[in-house]
Amino acid sequence: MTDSRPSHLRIPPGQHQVQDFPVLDLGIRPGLTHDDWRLRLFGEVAQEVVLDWGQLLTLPQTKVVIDFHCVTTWTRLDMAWEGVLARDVIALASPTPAARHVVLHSADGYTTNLPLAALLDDDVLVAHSVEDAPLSDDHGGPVRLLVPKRYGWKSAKWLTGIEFTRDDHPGYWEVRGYHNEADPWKEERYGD
Ligand SMILES: Nc1nc2c(c(=O)[nH]1)N[C@H]1C(S)=C(S)[C@@H](COP(=O)(O)O)O[C@H]1N2
Ligand SMILES: [Mo]
Repeated sequence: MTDSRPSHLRIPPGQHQVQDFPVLDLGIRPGLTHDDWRLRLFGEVAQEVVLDWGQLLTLPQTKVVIDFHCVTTWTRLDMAWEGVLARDVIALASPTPAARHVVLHSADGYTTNLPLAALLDDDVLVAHSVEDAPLSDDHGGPVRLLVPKRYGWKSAKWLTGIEFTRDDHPGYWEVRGYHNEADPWKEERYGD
């Protein structure tokens, strides 16, 4: 469902609206194809799971229309994304009661961390399409994470691993001074 609030109420403090879709990453292009992409669920789980592209497509597919906020101050409204609810993917591995945090692992060596609860939200996707087209390599295709309620750096591109942990393990940007929580409405950009 599209958000019907006027756009100025949907742009968090310090952000401005853009119409394009900038590319932000470390400059490493893993060049993964559908055939060689895998997603490994490991750590504090009842059973480790490795998912391939065909298996991802057998899970229920979901579309969300969300606003995407990048810490570098751009916000794009009403982006249509498609994929599988992260909670449906996670359920396949049955995280143990000790699992409270996750580390997202990407094929370019990037990592980012979130509370497990943040991944269970009904707008968080293991995404493969945006604006009715397959995710391009520069936007994290074939498969990336989408976490609309956090700044974009939590939305790991080229997602290849979800590690379930007891303790919080800060990721690539979090150890370099970015905020651990990354809520755009609280302007959680840097530091804690
Ligand atoms: N694997 C990986 N994921 C990543 C990054 C990265 O460098 N590597 N950059 C993050 C940052 S800082 C942002 S703002 C978003 C940008 O996504 P986009 O390039 O599709 O706009 O991806 C995030 N996910
Ligand atoms: Mo970013």
